[in-house]
Amino acid sequence: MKRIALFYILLITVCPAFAQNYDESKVPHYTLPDVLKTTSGKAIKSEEKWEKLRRPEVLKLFEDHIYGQMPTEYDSIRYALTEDDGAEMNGRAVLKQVGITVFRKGKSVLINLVLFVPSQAKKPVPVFLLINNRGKENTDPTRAKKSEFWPAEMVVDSGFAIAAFHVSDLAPDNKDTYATGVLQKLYPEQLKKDNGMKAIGAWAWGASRVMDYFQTDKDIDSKKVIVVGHSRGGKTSLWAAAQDRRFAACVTNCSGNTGAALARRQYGERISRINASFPHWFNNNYKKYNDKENALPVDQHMLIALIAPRPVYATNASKDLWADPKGTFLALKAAEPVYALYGIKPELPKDAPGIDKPVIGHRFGYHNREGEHNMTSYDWANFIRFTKGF
Ligand code: GTR
Repeated sequence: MKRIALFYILLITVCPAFAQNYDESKVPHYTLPDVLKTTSGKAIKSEEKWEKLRRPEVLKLFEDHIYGQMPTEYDSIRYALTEDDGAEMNGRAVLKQVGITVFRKGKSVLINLVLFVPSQAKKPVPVFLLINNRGKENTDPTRAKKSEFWPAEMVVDSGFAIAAFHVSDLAPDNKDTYATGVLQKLYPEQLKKDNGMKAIGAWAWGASRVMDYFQTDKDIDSKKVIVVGHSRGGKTSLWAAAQDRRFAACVTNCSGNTGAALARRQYGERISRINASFPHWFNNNYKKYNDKENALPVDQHMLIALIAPRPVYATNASKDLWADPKGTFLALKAAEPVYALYGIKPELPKDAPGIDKPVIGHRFGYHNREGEHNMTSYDWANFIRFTKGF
């Protein structure tokens, strides 16, 4: 037993990548990259200049250094729809299951979408789309199994449609097999590039193909699609919303490192650790920033800024220090100057709110739920409040 303890002490001493900091007093002094200054030093003072000069530059920086390129062209897309009478929810909603097949150069990928649409709806409804990174039973179309992770009944009763697809349809969440989906089948050239997309890029790409489908579904208001993800899925929902401006809003739940939390705080999970545990999530270039957070030309507030002026809701859980709750709040706060260019006044308080004290504005939502790393009906109830006036 003692030997094991000694081993860990040694490991922490000799291998800084394993020594994650949870002590606020040890957060290093850092300066965030100025989201409103171009790489060549030009100050950005208007929405127009942000849109024209700085936004494309920031998007490219995230592409090149972190998430990889996002191919948008394919040859064709086909939707195979089965619809039923809604017995799964006693008639409260109609179940649509859609096989979305995307073709490129003779090969294809199939995304299975589960979608419940409230049957009482008189006009096209807004929809929450979950990028599901957990078990498929969480989004059980038969409703034999119900899960707080995707509380379909609650969402439908609030007047929204709810949808989900599973990340494994795009790229298995595994360092040895992640390339066997979209990457090898549709975009093999991406595998050869240091800024090529990997698993998180492939999942985000999948969300955009579901968006393609929503634009054809008369029951759905495709101008009101809220992309939702938890943890690795929450990193993906941010990237999807940053890339694809058709998403009207983004929910990023407990997304932590390389999600909504600032990297430069070096609190909880760090880049070196995430790259070691999940080398298949981010592009090759990102590995250069192991233990070198300050060398990155971006930080995560800039990813949130790419979503401006659309609404973003970020969450944390009080026991999930790994995902750095304070660093998440600060990232949202540091994105506000970009929202201000669109005439949106700052909505967030100066300091992070207490546990279970949601801050719900028009463009920003934030809460730190009591409890563990998870997505629960408490979280969903707040997402619904946030998007209710949509
Ligand atoms: C952890 C990882 C986090 C987060 C989490 C999850 O192991 O370190 O960044 O993504 O998994 O997805 O649940």
